[in-house]
Amino acid sequence: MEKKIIRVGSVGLGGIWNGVHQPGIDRSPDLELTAICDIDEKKLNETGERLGIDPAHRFLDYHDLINCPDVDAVDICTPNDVHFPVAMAAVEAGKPYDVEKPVTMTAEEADILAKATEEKGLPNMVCFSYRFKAAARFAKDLIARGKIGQVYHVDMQYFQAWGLPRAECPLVWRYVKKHTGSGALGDLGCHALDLVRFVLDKEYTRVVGHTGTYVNERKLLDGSGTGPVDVDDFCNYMADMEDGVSASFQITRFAFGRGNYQRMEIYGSEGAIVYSLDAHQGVDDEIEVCSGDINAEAHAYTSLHIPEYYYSDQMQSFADIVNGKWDGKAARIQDGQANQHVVDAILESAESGGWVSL
Ligand code: SOE
Repeated sequence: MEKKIIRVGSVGLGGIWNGVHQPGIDRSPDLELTAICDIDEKKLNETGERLGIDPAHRFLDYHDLINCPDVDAVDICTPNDVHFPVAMAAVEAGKPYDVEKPVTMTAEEADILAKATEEKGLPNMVCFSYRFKAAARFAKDLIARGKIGQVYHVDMQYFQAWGLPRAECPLVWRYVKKHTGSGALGDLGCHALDLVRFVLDKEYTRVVGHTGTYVNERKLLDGSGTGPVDVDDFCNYMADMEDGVSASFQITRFAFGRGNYQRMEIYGSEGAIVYSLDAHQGVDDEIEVCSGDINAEAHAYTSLHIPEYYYSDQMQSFADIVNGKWDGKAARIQDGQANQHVVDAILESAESGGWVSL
């Protein structure tokens, strides 16, 4: 079969695009970067020069990129408030898209985007990146094969440190509600929610959450003073899931010494699994398992070698989805939509102080 090269137009040339999307597009034999868009003209031109994108394919307005005949698929890496309009414009133009998380600012927007995408039958992907971690895929498979029996508990931590006062991070968009929606919750907590749902293959039924902010003012980017932080620095929540699973989460940007640390402990009737990320220097994702009578008695958790089979790549998965070869694992808009409903419910619960049903 002839291999189809997908010509990609990327919108939003910030950290996540430079660190993850662009290298991923570059790695994939099925993707070719043909157009770029950013509201920052200097960044746009510097990026275009660096990557050899000719000036006619550098756009300040995302509508122009989407309507460009040399763009087959749209790659959306903007701040959160722009995900929805760009994705909707891609759908209206009948172009497949991938979009960063959280998919939208509200569940209402996510519902509209999911419906419009479904109506057009467009290939799409939501960038819940940790679904591509081999340890997470291995854990998911072990649970699906019944290796730890009935799951009772899952406990997930997602910790970073860049909010701490000593890091002196200015008022970037991730601290401004009108651009980000929520803080640590929408940025890190949405990954945690998705990863637990993915690994366990169960839906959330109700949540209760608590959010807080430690640093209420940060330096403005232009150096003209300070501005208010109006989103959460940390967020802790509990959730009930289908089939009696009781889940708890701790999410913060104030965890000293942490980079991009995640830990998910899953306890079942016949065994337990611990997934971790960035727990040891120079090591990415890891999995430990305790199963069988001898290990249970000895409280022995064994680190497992992860078979090659579980390795995958985010941008290659997008190429595969556009080429009609979804692996059944990468997140799609319905996953982003479900995620956004839980994020909104946690925010509602943090306001009201009570449980919110889904
Ligand atoms: C924030 O620091 C961030 O870059 C998130 O926005 C990403 O989604 C996460 O994967 C890594 O951390």
